[in-house]
Amino acid sequence: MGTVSALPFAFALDPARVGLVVIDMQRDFLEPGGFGESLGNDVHPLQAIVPAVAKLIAGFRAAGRPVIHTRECHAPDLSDCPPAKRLRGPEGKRIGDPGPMGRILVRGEPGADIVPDLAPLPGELVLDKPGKGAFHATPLDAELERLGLRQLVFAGVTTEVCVQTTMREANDRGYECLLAEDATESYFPEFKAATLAMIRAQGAIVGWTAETDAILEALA
Ligand code: TIU
Repeated sequence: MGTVSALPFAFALDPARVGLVVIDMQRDFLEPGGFGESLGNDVHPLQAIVPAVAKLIAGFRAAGRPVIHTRECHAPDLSDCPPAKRLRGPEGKRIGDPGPMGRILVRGEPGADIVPDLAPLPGELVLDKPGKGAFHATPLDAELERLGLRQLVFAGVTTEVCVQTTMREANDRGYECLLAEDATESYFPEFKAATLAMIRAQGAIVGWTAETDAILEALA
């Protein structure tokens, strides 16, 4: 076991049972012209975490531990996108509408791709998810079971939407969850801070948070 210097207290990392889940590091969230910008957000703060996410991915690969990537995107006929989701954002810039990187948040379009610096390796699990949480309507739980994972380190965007939702889903399913503080970001700095605080409140009610370097030291 390795010990990660974490909050609200040390995280006992099991190098044989831990995996990395990288949430939605897609062009649609990080680059101008995608879904994130269409919602009125400045995408640049999200681009700034790419080096930290890359470092985390490299560390897990070097340790021989699984790296799982998710992409938030929908079927071309939008049959998996309910009106409650489709009708968010300004008309003409909603999920399924045409944009500079193809149809917004649609599977197979350039905007739905993971940014080139974080491209998955052949053999790594890449899960397309129609929800904010990565367990909803995906085989993620079965895949984690198949890989023998009980502990999940999380990175990606956005902290309070898809990352937090997925951590809560994972926590309810019995996984121990650790969020890499410098490898996640929000369009709203105050939402990121609040999310980190609420995850680790009440004795790690949802999970732990730690810096990337602390996680990789314990893994090495
Ligand atoms: N991946 C993810 O977080 N999806 C979002 O829609 N996030 C927003 O913050 N909008």
